[in-house]
Amino acid sequence: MLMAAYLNRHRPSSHFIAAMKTHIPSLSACLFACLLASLSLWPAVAPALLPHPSFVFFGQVLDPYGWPLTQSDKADIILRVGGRECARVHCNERIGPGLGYFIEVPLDDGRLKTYAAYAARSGDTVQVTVLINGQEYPIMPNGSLPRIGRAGGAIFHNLNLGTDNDSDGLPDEWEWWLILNSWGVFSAIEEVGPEDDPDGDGVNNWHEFVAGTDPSWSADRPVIEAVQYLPDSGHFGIALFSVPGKTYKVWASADLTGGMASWQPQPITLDPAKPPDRLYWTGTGYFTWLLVKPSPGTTNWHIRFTVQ
Ligand SMILES: [Ca+2]
Ligand SMILES: [Ca+2]
Ligand SMILES: [Ca+2]
Repeated sequence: MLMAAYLNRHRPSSHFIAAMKTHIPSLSACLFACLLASLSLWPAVAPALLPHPSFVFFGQVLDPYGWPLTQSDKADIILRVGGRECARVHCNERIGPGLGYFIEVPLDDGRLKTYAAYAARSGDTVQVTVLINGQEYPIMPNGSLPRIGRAGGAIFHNLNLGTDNDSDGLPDEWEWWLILNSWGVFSAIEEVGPEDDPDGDGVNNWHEFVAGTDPSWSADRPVIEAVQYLPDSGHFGIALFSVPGKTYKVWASADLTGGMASWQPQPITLDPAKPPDRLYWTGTGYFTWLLVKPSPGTTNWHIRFTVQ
């Protein structure tokens, strides 16, 4: 259609061609030959290649010991499809609680060539590396993210640096740290499993890794250390030893018979003089009281917290 429009705009009128035939017959043949030549030289018109809404990956960036990277680590997250770099962002914990990166992958409509060298498509497999001090590190388990979903979609996915040669989901570096602190009990990563609880504190290795607690020390575990009700403010406090950089969330349920659906996230405050105002709290490494507030008239309240 574009080519037809071009010819309509540039083709001499039939009246003009007839006049030329009358006076210079050989010239009309020459003009026709030129038009044929221009037709053969005109590039084939491809279907329009349109950008689509991008696809987003977001989550935390964790080192091999489960500690979230921050801005001060000066880390870049690089996404590639088929070796082509599609997107790159700085690791930045300030974009939101429990987050360290938010990266948009440009997508096109999937016809013929991509509209740009950095464009990807739904269904593509994305390789990801983390660039720190000029060196690129792969993420577990195989350096790939989940496949790109539909345009405009998003996936929460933490990026865990490290290697996992025994394919148990725990970074081998973390397992070796536990082995070195086991006083000879363990000597190989194959002896350390995610379901094991070598310090006997009731929290298995996988949950200790996620919480950032010590898997070789029973006193260190994610647990509510104390509870207290503040009648003057109506706050209810839970105390815990927090881990720096980890994200905590408090949940409450009035009726445990409702299953997991009965647990509702609770706004938190640290100041008894202020109402709860945030759903997430980032650990500082200190013993801390998290204050929440039940609705008036609540007579039965169960509390728990989650950490990531
Ligand atoms: Ca492992
Ligand atoms: Ca344990
Ligand atoms: Ca422990």
